Formats: sequence, C-alpha cells, structure tokens
Amino acid sequence: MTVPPPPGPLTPYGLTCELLDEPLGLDEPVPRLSWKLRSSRRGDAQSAYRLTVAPSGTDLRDGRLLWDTGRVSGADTLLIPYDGPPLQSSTRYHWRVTVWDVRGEQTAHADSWFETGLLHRDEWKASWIARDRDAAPPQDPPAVEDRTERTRHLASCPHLRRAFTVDKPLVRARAYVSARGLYELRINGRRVGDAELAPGWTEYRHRVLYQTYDVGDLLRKGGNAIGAVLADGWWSGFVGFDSRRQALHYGDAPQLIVQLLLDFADGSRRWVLSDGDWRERSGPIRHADLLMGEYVDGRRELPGWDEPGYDDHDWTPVAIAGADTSVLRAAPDRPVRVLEELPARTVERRADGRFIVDLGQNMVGRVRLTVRGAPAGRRIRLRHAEILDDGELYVDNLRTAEATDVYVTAGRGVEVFEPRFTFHGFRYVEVTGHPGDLAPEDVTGRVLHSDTPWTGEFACSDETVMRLQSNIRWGQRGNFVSVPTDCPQRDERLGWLADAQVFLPTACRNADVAAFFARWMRDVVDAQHPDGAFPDVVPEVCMTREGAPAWGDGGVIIPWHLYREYGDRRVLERGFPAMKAWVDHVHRDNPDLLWRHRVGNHYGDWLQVGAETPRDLLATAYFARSAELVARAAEVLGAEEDAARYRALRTAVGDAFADAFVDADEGRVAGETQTGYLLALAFGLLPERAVPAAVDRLAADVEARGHHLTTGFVGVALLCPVLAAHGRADLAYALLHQDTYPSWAYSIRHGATTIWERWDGWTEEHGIKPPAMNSFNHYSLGSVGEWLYGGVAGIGQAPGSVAYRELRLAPTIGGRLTWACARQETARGTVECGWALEAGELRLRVVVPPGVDATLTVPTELPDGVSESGVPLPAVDGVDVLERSDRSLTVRLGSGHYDFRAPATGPSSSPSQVLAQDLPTP
Ligand code: RAM
Repeated sequence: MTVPPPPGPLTPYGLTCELLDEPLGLDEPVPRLSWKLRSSRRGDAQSAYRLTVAPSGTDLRDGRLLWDTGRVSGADTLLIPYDGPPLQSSTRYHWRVTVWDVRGEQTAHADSWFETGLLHRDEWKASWIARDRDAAPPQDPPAVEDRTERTRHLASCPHLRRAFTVDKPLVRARAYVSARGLYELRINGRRVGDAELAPGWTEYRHRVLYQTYDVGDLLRKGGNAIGAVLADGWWSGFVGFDSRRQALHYGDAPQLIVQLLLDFADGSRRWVLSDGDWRERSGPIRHADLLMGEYVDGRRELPGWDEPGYDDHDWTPVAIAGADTSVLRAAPDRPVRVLEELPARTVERRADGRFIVDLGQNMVGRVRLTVRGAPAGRRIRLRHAEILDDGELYVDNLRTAEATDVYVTAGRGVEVFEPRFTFHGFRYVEVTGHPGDLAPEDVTGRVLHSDTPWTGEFACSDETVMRLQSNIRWGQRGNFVSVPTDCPQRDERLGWLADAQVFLPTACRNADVAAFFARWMRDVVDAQHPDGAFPDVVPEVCMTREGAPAWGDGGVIIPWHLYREYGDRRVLERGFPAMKAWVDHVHRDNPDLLWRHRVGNHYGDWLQVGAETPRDLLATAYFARSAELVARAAEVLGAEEDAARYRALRTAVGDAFADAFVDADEGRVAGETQTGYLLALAFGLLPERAVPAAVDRLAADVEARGHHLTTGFVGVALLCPVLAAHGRADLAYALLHQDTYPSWAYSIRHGATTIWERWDGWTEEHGIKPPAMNSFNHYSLGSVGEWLYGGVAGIGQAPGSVAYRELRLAPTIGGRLTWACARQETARGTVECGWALEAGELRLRVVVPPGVDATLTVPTELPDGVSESGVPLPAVDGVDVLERSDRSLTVRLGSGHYDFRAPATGPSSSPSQVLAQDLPTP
C-alpha cells in the first residue's frame, strides 16, 4: 500500500514561491518561499536551512548574492518571507535552499526561481483598447434561425492587432496582458500560453488580474505582429440568473490591455503597448458567451491576421477605452487550463440525422469536433446536457443558459472546431447538421478548470465508495473554474460562500488549492459591505443582501481553514479585519446573542430532506463558530485584546445557544434534527454532561430512519466525522454504504458521475425534479470527502497543529471495507496512512514526513500483539507507546515509513487484492 521510502538523505523538493511553483510575474513585494522534505532516515528532521537568492545572470554559488540568510537553525520550511533588498520589476530571481539534517549534517540543496511582474502601478503605460463601436462596420449577425431572444444582443468577438519591428538581437521578451472580458493573445500566428478564460473572474471593480508570459521564442528579427481576440466573458456577458441586461454587472463591451517588454542584447529595452495604433475587426466568432455558447462561422476566418505582413488597411482603428490601470494586479494563482480530455464513449445516430454523443462522465468544458469533407456553409449545432430524459437531452435544468455552440463550416476539407470563450457542464452532446457519419474519435470532451494540482489520493476496497470519491473529484474539477462555484451548467455558476466553506476541507485533501482560495479570499474581502456583511456570493453579482448564516460565515471559516491546512498566515492577516467586521455585524443587530436579525436570505440547512433544522439555532451556532475562529485567528496573530474579546463573545453566544436551544438534562437540542445535533456537537455548544445523551439522540434518529440522513448543505459535512468521533463509526459507515434514498450511493446506483445538488434530484418515485433548481454537478453534498481521508484512512492533525506539523493518524476500520488508504502531499511532504485486513491481521502502512510528529492509533483488541516491521512493540526504535486500551494502542512516531501489524478479527481481503489496487504515486 505504500511507496518504498525514497532512498537518500534529507532533501528539499517541491519548492514554491507564493504558493506557486516557478511563478512568472508576481507583484508581491515580499514573496514567501517554501519547500517540502523527504528522507529515508527514520526520525529525520531539518535542523537548519540556508536560503540564497540571486537575480538572473548571477550565479547562486558566487559571493554576490542578493540575499543570503546564512545558516538558520530550526525546522521552518513554510512561507519564509524574502527579506533582502527591494525586488526589481520584470526580473527573474533564482533561489536555493540548503538543508541540514537532524544530526546537523548538510545534506542537500534544491533550486528554483520566481520572476517579478510590474511591481509599481505607474509601470503600466498601456491603455485599455476596444472596438470603436461608432466607427466599426455594422455587424453581420448569425443566421436568423440561430438567434434567440438572448443571443441576438451579443456582439461578435473583436480581433485586435498591430505590427512592430524588432531590429536588434533580443535576450528576453515578456507580455503582460489582461482584459475586461476574456482574451486570447497571439504573436506571429501562434497562441501565447495555455490559459483559458483569462484573466479570470475577480471583483472587477476592485481588481482585474493580468497574466505574464515568456514570449521570447515567438518573436523574430524583423517584422512581428501581436494580436488578441476578445470576448465578453464575465465582464459583459450573461452572468448568473440575473435577468437584467448583463451590462449592469460591469461593462458593456470587452477591452484589452497589453504591454510587451523587449529586452535587447545591447542592454536597451522597448515596450510595445496597447494604444491607439492598434486596429480592429470582427472575425469568425459571431458571438461567445459563457452561458449561451459560442457561434463560429468558419468562412469568416481571417487567415494570417496575427502575422506580420498582413494587410489591415480596411481594419478600424481601436477606441481608447480608458487609462485607469489602478485595478490591475498580477495573477497570484494558476489559470484555468484544459487539463484532461475525454473520448466519446458512444455516438448514436437518430432517424432525423442528429447524433447523441455520450462522454460517459458529467464534465465541464467543451467539445472539440472534427468535421471532414463538409461543403462551405454547413451549420453544425452542438447542444449540451447533463442527463437524458427519454433518450433526449434534458436541458430544462439549465434554465436560461442555452449552452449551444454553432459551427458554420468553411469547406476546407478537415475542419476542427472548438469554442474558446465558453464552457458548459455536460455529459451528453447533441450534434445537429453534421454531414455524413460522426465517429467517436471526432468528438472529444475537453475538460477545463482552474489548475489546482492534485495532491491527494484516496482508495479503498469498495467500488461504490471509490465512485463516490471520483464523483467528488469531478465536482471539484467542474466547479473550480476561476472561482469556486455552486454549479457549472445553468444560468448561475456563482461563488456561493457556503458551498465553498463546506467543501473546502475536502478540496484541500484532494488538491493544492492554496493559491486558488487565497486569491478568491481577496475578492471576498473586497466584496464585504461597509457595515461588515459579507455577501452570499463573490464576486458579488445577482445577490445584494447581506450573507446568510453559514454563507457569510464563509468569510471567516475559509481563511482560518487555509491557515490550518497550508500555514498561510498572510491570508489570515489580510482577512482578519474583515473577519472581525463580519462578527461585529452579526453582533450589532443581535445584542441578545441569538442570531435572528440581519440573516439575509436565511437558507437554513439548505436542501435538507425530511427534517427542518430551526433556522435560529443554525444561525446562532454559526455565530458562535465565527466568534470562536476570530478569537483563534487573533491568538495566532498576537492580537491579544481581540482574542480576549472574541473569546468572551464566543462563550456568551455559546451560553445563549445552550439556554435557548438545549435541554441539558435530556441532551436534547431544539428541533431534534440531525443537523441540529451535529452543529451543537461539532461546534462544542453543549454542556459536557449533555454530550452522551445528545449523541444517543442523534444516533437514534439515524437508526429510526433506517440509516438515512436528513442533512442539507450545512449539516452534511459533519455527519460522518461527528458520529465517528463520538464512537458511532458503525453509523457513519452505514450512511456511507446506504444506497436507498436519500444517500450518496443512491445517486451512484442511478448512474451519477458527479455529486448532485439535491438528494432528490432524481428519484424512482418522481423522476427528475422540477427544473427550477436541479443541478447534477454541485459539490456541497460531496463534503463527506474529507471524512474519507480524515476518518476512513485516518489522516488528521492535532488540534493546534498547522499544515500537518503534528499528525493524528487514526484509521477507522469498519463498514464493508477490507482496506483503505490515503496519500496526501501536504505542505511539509508526503503523508500516508493505509490499512488492510489480511488473513486475520490488520496491517497499517504509515508515512510521516521529516520534521513531523505523529501519533498513530492502532485499532485492535489485542494491543500486546502489535509489531512494526516484524519487531514486537515496544522494542521498536522511534516508536513510543503512549496509551493502551482494550480497543486500541496509541503510539508516537517521528518521520519515516512504517509497517505495523496487529491481530484482527473481521473480514479480510487477500494481500494480492490490496496490492493490485495500489494507489498511484502522486
Ligand atoms: C442555490 C445555489 C447554491 C446555494 C444557494 C442557497 O441557488 O446553487 O448552491 O448555496 O442556492
């Protein structure tokens, strides 16, 4: 179940700067450096490090370093702020970390680099440019039959270009580029970079991100051309479910800004800027909209438009759309990219000539379609849907999102169509108008999402649980598209704060989302209302009221969780004033400490089934939780007064909660719902003496319902962890394995390949739920994913631990499982915990990275029979027995790879079965 320890001494790897691997174009004046560690020596740890930084062209070994920490004693590896002389703009810096191991020996070093972008706002000299709508020729819209009430207002995508000459040898070239809208940058006939939907969606009124590209290889001596295609995107396209004209959100047409930096061999420098010298015309994309889809007329291609020597005399000079560059910031996260491809699984021809394509997986992105030998002017239409109803696409749940792409053939033999400025959530595609036969290899699903590297793997012996994990990951893929969204398919796709906060712990297990969420948190802070209220959705569109309980609280919960998971103290520091202001906002209108006023749209335990958790109870529990987290954040940040103040508030809200909602003698929580009990237990809101009875009542409810849940978005994440933590892992497993309605496995049994928005999205009894709100790709109910890693496989951290500095490894043997294993690439290195029942033995394989302490609880009724790598405890070096009971043995471990065995009873899998299902190496 585990990879063998990599041979070798203590070695740094996975170097990052500002949470990114070799970032190009940072504008953080004090970037932070991190590395991970590995070692094959048990008990190894870093005793000291040295960081050196040198600008490009300087050798990291020579004496002229820009910054040299010298040998610094200690185990620090995370987010160490650069503390040398001020960094220069547009400069690459190489850095090296050298480490000393636990014995004080210098063992290894590793190198990386980061590059600055434009550090000072006045370095932006370019102007925002756009189509001059007064001067541009009248638009020739798509064919009448393809124009709908909504799309007929959309304009074609502008192509903007200019030529320039490079007359001396170049050593380096960078493009700094952004758009209000979406852009694709082109140089000399080639696309620049692989970012999709760039520059991404932010609170545009506060910040628009720019990307930096190394374009040296695209330029040549002599004539060059730079161009860009623009689309409406989130800036001026349809966004959310707001029926108002999209222009009201931000702007009414897309704009481009670009600065091309040319560094010549003779030491001189030149900028090519977006300015009034650029020219514009429309091309093949007649419209492109995130919700509606894209319409491309291949006959209108502009061959060579992005190459030098192209004759643009009949193009229209652009309009200067503005010079205010104060909103521009370097993108601090990785962009959206096409990260996977899905082949078509089946293509079915219908009698009327349409084709229905099944990609076998509900996905987010678009289709690449190859058309062969069509005459010019053939209209091929692609419609997208998540499910079929009676064999036909079911699109009612997309609401007003048309999700329709059209390609008009150019008659060029083999033509490849892939829309560029839209995305859809779909598994099925209907292709109309395709000439001849459509072969499966002519259709490919192109999966796009924010590039958040996968860092976790969970696997186990049960196929349905594996499918659940897969569905959770597909939900994560499809809904992390620039911002964490609720759903990817209908006219919504908004950054709902509750969805994000309940799913975040799961997301962090699966992938490195540190930079992605840290960036979005800036938008959350930007979006805060002057009175301290966070909104329900960020970027704030469509919904303008104060955030509801558990929704607005995302503004407090998310930075705290990012800190704990990744050690990112800065996200906490920057969020702290806003976190306080949120709690103060709730407090201000609820002086009696029961949160009943200023509750926004109060959604309660959204989409709960068969129970109704009292809203005041849910709200007040969250009030306590947010006060608690603000107090903890204050402690971390050394803000003692705040810590005391919010700690006192937390206590007082807890008391008010207990008075209003708890019968302590009976252990009863008002409403007697699963979510009510879960909130009270998880947030520590019950007097100690009431806990056992409350657990019994919660368990009794689950049992009385035949092992069914009633939880909605808010309660569901707590269900399995709380039951298991209070000795009822049996019930947690019963719910995990339950496959009758409502349950996770019910959807799987009925073909789900993603997590559904609602438990009753489809039922045998009622079929598809009415369309108003029925997404088949919503991740909130997938928040059980955290328990797969943390409970089933057993990777957790101690209460005060940050970034897995102190592991609590406690696998939960149970349910139908005969083995389970998780591996997580944490900020400090690889952690693994896996178990298997094999021939009367429980085997536990554990990996603890250097510098990390762990406790491991071995569940066994015979603690005296535990051995490690064949040696009976306690005679194992580096393994100390801490606690022994009749149900388990707890040991303390240092870093290393371990192989424990304990006598066990219960079902077994054969060892070969376990090895065959081994986890892939991250
Ligand atoms: C729905 C969204 C989201 C949820 C809100 C309350 O429209 O899809 O998931 O947070 O409502």
